[in-house]
Amino acid sequence: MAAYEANGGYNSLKTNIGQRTPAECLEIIKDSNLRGRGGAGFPTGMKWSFVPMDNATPGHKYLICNADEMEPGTFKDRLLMECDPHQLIEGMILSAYTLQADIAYIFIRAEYHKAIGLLREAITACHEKGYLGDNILGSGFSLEMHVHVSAGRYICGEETALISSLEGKRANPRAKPPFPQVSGLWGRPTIVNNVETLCNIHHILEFGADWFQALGKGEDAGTKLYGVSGRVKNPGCWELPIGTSIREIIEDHAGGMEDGYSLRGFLPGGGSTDFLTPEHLDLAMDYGTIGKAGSRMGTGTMIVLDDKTCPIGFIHNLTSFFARESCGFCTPCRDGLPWSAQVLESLENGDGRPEDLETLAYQIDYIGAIGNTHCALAPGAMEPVQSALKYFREDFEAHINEGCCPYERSASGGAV
Ligand code: L3W
Repeated sequence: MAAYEANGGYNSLKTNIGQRTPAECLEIIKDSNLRGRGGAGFPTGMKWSFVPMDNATPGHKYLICNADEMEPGTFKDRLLMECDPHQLIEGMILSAYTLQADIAYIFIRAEYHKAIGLLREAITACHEKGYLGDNILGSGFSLEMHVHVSAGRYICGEETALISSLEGKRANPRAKPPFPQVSGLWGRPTIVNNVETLCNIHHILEFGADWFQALGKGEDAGTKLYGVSGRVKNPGCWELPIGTSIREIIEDHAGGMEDGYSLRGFLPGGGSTDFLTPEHLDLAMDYGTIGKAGSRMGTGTMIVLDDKTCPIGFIHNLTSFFARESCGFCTPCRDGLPWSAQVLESLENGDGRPEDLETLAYQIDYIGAIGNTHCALAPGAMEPVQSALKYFREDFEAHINEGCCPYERSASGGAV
């Protein structure tokens, strides 16, 4: 707390709560063009404006921080919570004030022991300072904040599954609409936002929408935490202007490929996005540009595929993860993903047949189509598979024709 305050922490709380009206705060967030940093990029101000503010039906309103970070290759929210827990809490208090939510939850991944402890300590320190609890800083606004530790399923990162889990039910997603903004936790208006999104709120309210917009390099506003994992010299995570080029992120910040390896492709934003390839290196990492290139910026944390790693093994690993994490509610996801994983396993091992590629194409069309499944898990899971077939088709054919994994053979000097 002392270090955070010495660096200007909680200034934004003091200058906004009770000083600006919630409606004024909402206008600033809308004007800032902040987009959700959890993966979908939905405009935050627009999402918040769907929450009924007339208080016609008395009862609670909820703010939930989605800290259930489980997307493969994604570790940005952990760093935010471990390195600066008060930044998240200040952002949440001002978000709750704007929404007039009186109860807030941080729904956090169980493995994040260090962050859980730090957040709980930070909440206690906030109560001692009068930043949380009844009548915060004499403003008349009161807020309870709780840390809720997830039971450990990827699907709890989907906002309606998270809400089901928080209610003590099985973590199945719910049909939308109604969206949680209108009917969420226990049927009450609820906003669910990612950790990184909420960490921006008090900075925007302190320095203004124009300041935030000017931080971005292209069409999007603000900064973004970008990450790189895989065979690069310096894997890590960096806060950069949103719209920084992929080349700058991989070559300058991640140090480029390890010696002896070259870049084959990369998933731009976690395990549920489509591959891009070296021809896309000069694109800006923003929502629109990556979308037009045929993928999604997702969480902004890239997974790099090098030229000595089997792309089929790579996507088999991801598909197995998504198959295991299916909630089991709908048939295409529950039965389709294990089937895809099985086909990929047999292809990887050299037991594949030419018709397996047709089976995969059928699965991509059927399981990968939004609308055929209850939520976005299975369509997201099929994104790396469909783009691997597009960009690395010769690898699939080589596995079938040679009856083995060519990458294993070259690693073992010819013998498999
Ligand atoms: C009102 C509408 N609200 C959308 C709201 C909605 C939600 C937000 C985004 O998945 C993605 C997924 C993963 N009226 C609305 C509306 N909203 N339309 O906007 O909604 P949506 O459905 O586009 O996405 P989502 O279900 O939130 C997020 C991808 O991110 N991802 C995974 C990330 C995983 C983590 C993690 O591990 N914690 O972040 C990575 O790419 O595949 O496509 O609030 O209510 N008409």
